[in-house]
Amino acid sequence: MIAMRKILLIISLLMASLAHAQTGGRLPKTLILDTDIGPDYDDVGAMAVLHALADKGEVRPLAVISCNKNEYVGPTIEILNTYFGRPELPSGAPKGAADPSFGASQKWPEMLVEKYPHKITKTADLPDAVQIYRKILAKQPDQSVTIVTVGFLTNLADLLDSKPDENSPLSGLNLVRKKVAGLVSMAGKFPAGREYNVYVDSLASQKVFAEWPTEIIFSGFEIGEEIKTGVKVIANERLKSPVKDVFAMAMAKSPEDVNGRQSWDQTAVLVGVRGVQPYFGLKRGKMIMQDGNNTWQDDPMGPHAYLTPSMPTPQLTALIEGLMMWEGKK
Ligand SMILES: [Ca+2]
Repeated sequence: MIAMRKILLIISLLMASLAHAQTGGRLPKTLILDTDIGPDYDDVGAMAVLHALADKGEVRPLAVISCNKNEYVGPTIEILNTYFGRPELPSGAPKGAADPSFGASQKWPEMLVEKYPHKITKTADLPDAVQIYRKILAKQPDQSVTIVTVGFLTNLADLLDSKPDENSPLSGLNLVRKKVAGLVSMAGKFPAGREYNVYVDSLASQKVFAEWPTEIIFSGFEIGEEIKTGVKVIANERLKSPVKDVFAMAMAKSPEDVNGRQSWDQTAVLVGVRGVQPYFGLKRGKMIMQDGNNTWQDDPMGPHAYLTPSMPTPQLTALIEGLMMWEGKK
């Protein structure tokens, strides 16, 4: 009997410490999201997942930054941040003349801008993304910030190249080395292929994948491809949200998405916040790039890893789609 009580006590202590670990037991991890939100609408789902997990106390977003110069991106980010109760989140955008600029073929950002209040009228009004990165990173504890990219690597390449300034006496490379805990990137196809986020700004991708001084975890094309979300979001009658509005409009205009849109970007945010397990496995090695294509070299000591399937797809789909229906803490 006493032995049984002891076992029960140990179990309850273990469960308490697990709960403690899940909520951090300390401050939640901090995260910067870098998105091209526009050409595809899984970014909208990814922002919903980020805000849902933030409301649950699992992460503190530091910024949502654009890697896309298209003029609807700035307002779109602000509209989503505002809907989820974080209008003050810093943002930024790339400033290079040749940096990527891509809009949405289904014109859903135009719909958002028409329907929802916002102050930023165009992406060009946002400050320089590299300055925002430097300003934020300089103020954070060492090796504490997770960066998640769900678009082009444009800003991160520029960040690595950045010089000491009023924010920090460190070069971009050393600032990242000092402050960043890790990078999760929806990019590439594994073990080899050609993927949009990589080839659009292939010079930036090549630089980041070769020089980035922390671990990079890739969520490859093949991971999000299997996870189709949106049908339940748009069928949810109680839900009124810009996320639902976007999926309703974009899915209606995309016959190939009749069973839901692939959830590439949501997987990167999920892993950035909660870690790899129990959702995925990891294959460690090194990503090799050439002409916008990637291949892979297995290496147990390599600086990169790509996600492999683990949790059954229906379970993972339900989890991600549930987070996408988060209504915010109103
Ligand atoms: Ca994206």
